[in-house]
Amino acid sequence: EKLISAVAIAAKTHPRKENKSIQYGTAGFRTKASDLDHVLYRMGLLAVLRSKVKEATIGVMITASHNPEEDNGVKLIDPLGEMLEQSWEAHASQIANSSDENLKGTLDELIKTLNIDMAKDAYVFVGRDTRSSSPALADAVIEAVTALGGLVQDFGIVTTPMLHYFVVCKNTNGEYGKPTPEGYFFKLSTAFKKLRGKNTSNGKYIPDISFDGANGVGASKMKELQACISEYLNVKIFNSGEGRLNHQCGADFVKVQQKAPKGVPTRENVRSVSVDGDADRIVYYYIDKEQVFHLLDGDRIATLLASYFMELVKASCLKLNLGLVQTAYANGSSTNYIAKTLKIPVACVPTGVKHLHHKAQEFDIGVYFEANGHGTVCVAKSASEMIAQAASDEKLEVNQRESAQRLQTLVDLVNQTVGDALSDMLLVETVLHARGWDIADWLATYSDLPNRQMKVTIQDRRVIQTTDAERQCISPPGLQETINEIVKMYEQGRAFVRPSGTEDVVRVYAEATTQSNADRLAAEVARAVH
Ligand code: NG1
Ligand code: ZN
Repeated sequence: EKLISAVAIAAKTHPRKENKSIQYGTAGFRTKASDLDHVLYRMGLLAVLRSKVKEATIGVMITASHNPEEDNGVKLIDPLGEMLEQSWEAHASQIANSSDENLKGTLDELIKTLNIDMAKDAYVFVGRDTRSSSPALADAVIEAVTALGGLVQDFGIVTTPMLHYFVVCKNTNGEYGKPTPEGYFFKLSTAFKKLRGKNTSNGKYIPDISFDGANGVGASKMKELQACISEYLNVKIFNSGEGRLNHQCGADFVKVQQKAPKGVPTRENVRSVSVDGDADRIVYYYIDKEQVFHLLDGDRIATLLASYFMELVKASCLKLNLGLVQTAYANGSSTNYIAKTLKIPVACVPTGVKHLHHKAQEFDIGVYFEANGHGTVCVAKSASEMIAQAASDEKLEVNQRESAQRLQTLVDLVNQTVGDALSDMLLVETVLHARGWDIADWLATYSDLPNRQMKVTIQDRRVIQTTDAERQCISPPGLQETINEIVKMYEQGRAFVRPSGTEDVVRVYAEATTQSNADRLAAEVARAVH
């Protein structure tokens, strides 16, 4: 039987050396690359089981995103490009943590309880980021899938959102596009060019942008995309692999440090973007002529996109409900602006893309972004159909029909499966262009409250438990009361703490009316956690 030999290979070629336990968390498994070989082999086995159950292609992405080069990780992608179903996260952890001797038993048990028909075919798509540890880890996955008789397609180096896109394309028979890199670039660039029309400049909008590739996969993929849209947008690419991955550059660095990345020459008032190591996050920034740095993060992108979608929905007279989803890390000013100025319903959910994604799917058009720049727009099938119908309805007024057509093309530009830095960038560029805005106009829509994020290391971060979308602490007893007392001392103060799902730290977030107050508030709350 194939299972017996696959398990024998696991023990022999991909042994579990240590007893360190590892959990499938918010971002799959993520740790030092040197601890991952057996985990990757086993995830190859799990992907085969998942594929048999769903009778569809499953994706396996190897990346540690914005984390340092020495780290790596793995995530499974479900048939429609979503994150792995929650109940399977526990199966993943169980398989990763079972001893070499118990692996066969654990798998047999799973196959039995889930009633998996091992005679079914299995298809797995594999992709990886640019880390030096990634090729060997990809090989471990491929070896496992093959050992269990599954078929593998190895896409080599791709962004995380590209692999999500390939998976959904494959499983929907091309309805969403072609499951190839060419298909991906074609889909994005075609929609972008159509939206932009002949005039590349408009009002204060200049088609010129600096791109920080974090020395990862984003840079090379941006180059390929740039080749398709070069007559419409001039992208200058930096940090394309000459330096260390995510080191003093990339979206996470820019967001957390609130400063420009290394490796990108300063060009005053030029729109600049930073993506992360697997190009699923993006933030904008610029340096004004007084050399002051301005960040336009995920909250900004969300408000810009939501307001533009809203505008087109209204102009096409479609009855679609639109909503925006954030986490506790969203700047208080952005939440205020969405609710009071844009008058768009806004929801708050716990950290982690899957929570945002699920909530966004409750709307006809759901825009979601984490403040760190991970996000996208989900459009319900029924909504897409309504838009398509209006776009081709000859009986409608020209204005109405053209707005619906534009909305339809805008939806085509979105990678609905997951946050996608390249797609998100083209969406932002489309809205700024349509409005004739420069980046200062965008910044002027509201003012962020100064804020500070900190990490605190404690013995066991799991003693901290939260509720109310992580905005309130319920354990340890008394901590929330202490935080309340501290926050009370600060005008417009807000702070919360939560255990990280990806690092062994407790995260502290604070905002207040001045940077020094936000810094002091964060420091006081951090002391209360110790
Ligand atoms: P944790 O480590 O749980 O805070 C971080 C990000 C999340 C998400 C995940 C997955 C912050 C504050 N947290 O999670 O938003 O992106 O990594 O990559 O940015
Ligand atoms: Zn990422």
